[in-house]
Order: sequence, then C-alpha cells, then structure tokens
Amino acid sequence: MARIRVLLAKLGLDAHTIGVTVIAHALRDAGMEVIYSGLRQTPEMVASTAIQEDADVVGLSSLSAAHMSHFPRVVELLQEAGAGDKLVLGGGVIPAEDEKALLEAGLHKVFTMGTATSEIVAYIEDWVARRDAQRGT
Ligand code: B12
Repeated sequence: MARIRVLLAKLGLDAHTIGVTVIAHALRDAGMEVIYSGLRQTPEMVASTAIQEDADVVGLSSLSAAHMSHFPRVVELLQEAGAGDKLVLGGGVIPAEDEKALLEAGLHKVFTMGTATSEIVAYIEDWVARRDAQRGT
C-alpha cells in the first residue's frame, strides 16, 4: 500500500511552529510521508504545492487568527483546480464558532489545542482507507 502523503502548511504571518512540528513528527512516526511548506505561505502556494506533491491530505495550521480567510480559500483553490478530493484539515487556535463555519466552507475536520496526535493519525488513516475502498484501490 502506498504511503499516505500529507502536506502541512503555515499560512500568512503566523510564526507559531511548535504545533505543526509536533504533528509532522507524529504523522512521520505513523509511517506517513510529510511535506512541510515552511512559513509565510499564501493559499495559492499551498494549493499549488498540494497538487504538485500529489498530497492525499492538506493540513493547515493557524494560531494567529487568520484561519477564516486563508483556510476556505485553500479549499476553493483546490476545487477550482479539480483537486477537491483531498482531505483538508485545520488545526491550531480556532474558536468553536469558527470551526462550524470552516466545516461549512469545506474543511473536513478541525483539531484544536490539546488534541492527542493519535486521534489525528487515526482520523487520517480511517479517511484514506474509506476513500480507497470507494475507489476500489
Ligand atoms: C508558544 C507561543 C508563542 C511563541 C511561538 C514559538 C514557536 N516557534 O512556535 C512566540 C513567543 C514566538 C509567540 C508569538 C506570538 N504569539 Co503566541 N503563543 C504561544 C502559545 C503560548 C503556545 C502555542 C503552542 O506552541 N502550543 C503547543 C502546541 C503543541 O499546540 P498547538 O499549536 O495548539 O497545536 C496543537 C493543536 O492545535 C493541533 N494543531 C495545530 N496545528 C495543526 C495542524 C494540523 C494539520 C492538525 C491536524 C492539527 C494541528 O495539534 C497540536 C497538538 O494537539 C499560545 C497560547 C496557547 N495556549 O495556545 C500563544 C498564542 C497562540 N499566541 C498569540 C499571540 C497573539 C502571539 C503574538 C501575536 C504576540 C505578539 N503580540 O507578538 C506573536 C505572533 C507571532 C507570529 N508572527 O505569529 C495568541 C493568538 C491569539 C489568537 N489566535 O487569537 C495566543 C493564543 C496567546 C493568547 N492567548 O493570546 N507565541
């Protein structure tokens, strides 16, 4: 079975790197291929990297309150490029009322502070397994 490919990205001016680093290590330890975008990415850069890298999963991290503009834009750009079949996750400091709006905007799930990394690994593995079963691969 091919390794799950995950792009982790930090958007805009957000320089909080601890959470995304923790997630990167946890996903690598679980056997996934992790690509980290680095800081100061635009939604356009993230969508383009996700497509070029053929990522199964796009993980967006925000602790600087810019999630409401940046996260939905990444989903929109992926859909416009015909790549709307990727699992798009959000994480960081995200108020509960914003979480609902982000899910309505097309994110699959949002993981906030204190989430166990095992929960995130399990969610990704389960989503990919169900996708592959549907595709018959
Ligand atoms: C450490 C820290 C810093 C450090 C960052 C060091 C570094 N290299 O990362 C420093 C001192 C640099 C810093 C700076 C600032 N900070 Co600061 N910082 C924090 C603090 C105390 C902890 C963040 C942290 O690392 N947590 C530990 C990690 C493990 O948790 P996490 O990031 O939340 O990640 C978990 C989940 O969220 C999730 N997750 C995160 N990302 C992703 C991605 C995916 C794909 C998935 C699935 C899950 C996921 O999984 C992780 C594991 O559970 C928080 C307060 C807090 N309690 O969150 C404030 C906080 C984030 N900072 C804040 C602010 C305001 C700032 C500054 C603007 C302060 C200033 N005036 O200069 C600057 C901004 C700098 C910038 N350009 O971004 C605010 C943000 C407010 C908001 N969002 O509305 C907070 C919430 C403090 C507060 N209560 O006001 N900060």
